[in-house]
Amino acid sequence: MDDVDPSPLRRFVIAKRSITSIFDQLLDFVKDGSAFVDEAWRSEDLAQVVVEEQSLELQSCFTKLSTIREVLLRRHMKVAFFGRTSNGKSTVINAMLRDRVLPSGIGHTTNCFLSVEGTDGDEAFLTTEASADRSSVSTVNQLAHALHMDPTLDSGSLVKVFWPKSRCALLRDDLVLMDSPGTDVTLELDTWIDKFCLDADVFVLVGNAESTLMNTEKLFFHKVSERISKPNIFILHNRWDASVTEPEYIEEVRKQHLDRCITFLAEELKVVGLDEAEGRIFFVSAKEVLSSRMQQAQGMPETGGALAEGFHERLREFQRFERTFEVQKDKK
Ligand SMILES: Nc1nc2c(ncn2[C@@H]2O[C@H](COP(=O)(O)OP(=O)(O)O)[C@@H](O)[C@H]2O)c(=O)[nH]1
Ligand SMILES: [Mg+2]
Repeated sequence: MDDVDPSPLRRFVIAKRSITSIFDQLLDFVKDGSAFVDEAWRSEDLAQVVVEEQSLELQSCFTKLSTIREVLLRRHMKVAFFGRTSNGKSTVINAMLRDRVLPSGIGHTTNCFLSVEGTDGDEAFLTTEASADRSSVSTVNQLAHALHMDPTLDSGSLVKVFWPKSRCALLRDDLVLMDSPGTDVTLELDTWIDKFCLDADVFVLVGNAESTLMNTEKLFFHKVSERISKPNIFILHNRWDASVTEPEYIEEVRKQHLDRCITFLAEELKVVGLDEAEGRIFFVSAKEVLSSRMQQAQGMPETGGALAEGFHERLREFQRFERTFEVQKDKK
């Protein structure tokens, strides 16, 4: 692999290709094995050698391998964001994209899922499940309007936003970011998980630094981890800028959030070890990162403008989140 492009995302694409071919071989092997064992336990001669359970075990192996292979076959890497309404999911995605791509704020709560992926063209557009027609969108307002006005959009349906790769570096390497309705606005969590989550590579729980994780948020992730073995979960405590109003308690509050989330990831969900859990928890302000990055795009320094105390630390924390996340792609 000497001639590999140094970009982690490119390496991700190449690694995925070779893993896929390994899974193809494994699948062939398990398929033959399964057919053999199945025939064997039914036949009189070999019935003492193999039993039905072994055949069932191989079949379940085959199903698991097929699911993994399906996920591998997708070219892209999918990152799904969940959390209560108004915690800042759409703002976090916009901050990563360095532009106001998704509608956010009051009145912009959508009932549908919104995925953002890159397109090679210069025009942004969207497609819905009801129609594969490309509706063009050039501004966030238009996008928000299109979503509100479309009577065919059921709650829990998927709208795909295609955003020019030329406008966002992250999207160049087949990254798909998925925004979800709040985990508090619907009871259809099971349907969501089946429809939108089984193939996600990374899950980001966007929490609110001003309050603790709600049961609905926890329940959602419990359900996810029942379905997916060891989902890759990160927790963002967003709106951490709001914490500076009470600087004397900030460390104490941070520690409380941290301890609770470590317990949640390592002991309740058991998706990571106690030692790894802390590295998956971040205290950020997506709103600040987005506005400073948009200023930067206009020629001002990323850290320019009038910003609240502690901004630099929160920005570094957001960058640490983005880097960790690049490493995840690299690992796959
Ligand atoms: N103070 C502060 N406000 C934020 C932050 N992130 C988002 N918001 C605001 O919170 C509101 C809800 O954000 P939105 O992204 O729409 O939340 P969503 O419902 O989870 O998608 C908006 O008015 C945002 O401007 C943040 O880090 N700090
Ligand atoms: Mg939103």
